[in-house]
Amino acid sequence: MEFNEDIEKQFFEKIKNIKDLSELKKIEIEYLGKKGIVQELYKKIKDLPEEKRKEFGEKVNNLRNIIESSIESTKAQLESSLADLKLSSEKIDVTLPGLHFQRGSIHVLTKVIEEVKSIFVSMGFDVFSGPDIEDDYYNFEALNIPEHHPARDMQDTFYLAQKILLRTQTSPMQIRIMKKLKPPIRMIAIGRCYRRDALDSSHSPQFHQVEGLVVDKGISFANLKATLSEFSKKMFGENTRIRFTPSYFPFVEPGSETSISCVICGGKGCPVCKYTGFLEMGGSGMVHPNVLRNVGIDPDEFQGFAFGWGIERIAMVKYGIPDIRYFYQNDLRFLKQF
Ligand code: 2NL
Repeated sequence: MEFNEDIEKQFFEKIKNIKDLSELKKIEIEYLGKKGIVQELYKKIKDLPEEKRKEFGEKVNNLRNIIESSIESTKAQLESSLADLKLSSEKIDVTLPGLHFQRGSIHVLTKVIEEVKSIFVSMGFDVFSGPDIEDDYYNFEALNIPEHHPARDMQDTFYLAQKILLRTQTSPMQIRIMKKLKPPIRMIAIGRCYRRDALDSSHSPQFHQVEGLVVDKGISFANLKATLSEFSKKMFGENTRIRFTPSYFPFVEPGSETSISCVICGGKGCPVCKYTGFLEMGGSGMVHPNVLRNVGIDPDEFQGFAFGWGIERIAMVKYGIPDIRYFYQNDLRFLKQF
């Protein structure tokens, strides 16, 4: 009978040092398996004398119960400590600071374009955009610049095929609109333009332009002045004044270079305006009668004014940017400032 107690003692020795479920499984098989120690004991019963069988059987039953419940409880303990371990290793600290994502910003030219649009929309203008690739008719012919006109030299551009080119101004869009809609027309066209210019601090072969066009009965130069004056006050400040100096563009008559009073000195003269008191922004004038005729509008019935200003130029003056090349270099130190 002693070996029975030894078995129990041995079992408890083994199970005491158990570390994981697979070790426990091995012990379970060793003791409770079909060929395990407990089964071997049951087999012994038949070899015992009649009067001892009952007592021996009860002891084996007892041993089996003890082993079974001990394995059961050890298993439960191991499982819960494993779950604890998993929980503590996988837990998420929701109070930790989050990951920092780098945020982009709106490009300064986009910002200026949006501002220009919103000022003109507030003045009742419609906004249009059109294709960068144009044909010779819309870019030159319709604008009163025939094939061998010297003005073509100033507006040389990039050709994709004969008479297919990158537009030199946004006016082709205005030609399309004038052909399609009846006056009154009050519109701006904004977009990329291209010219065969060498890149330097104030020229770029690719730039952006805003062009305005108003066509109605009785439109005069006074309306042009009032419009650009109002726009400039909103864009550069209430004290800004406008200056027109006579100039020539084939699509306007009369035509002018158009400047604003210097944003730095207010017109007194300083290094920024090269002591002229003014900053040139682009050109403007009264729409040439030939252009109106080309789009089927009778110049005796309707008049129009138009202007073309550079977006880069507006941005440079407004934000004090000294070099046009900064806009296209994608240097984050520049871009992040706006
Ligand atoms: C420049 C000068 C100018 C216009 C653009 C225009 C458009 C039509 C008819 C008449 Cl459809 N004129 N636009 C007028 C005067 C000057 O731009 O070189 N700006 C950067």
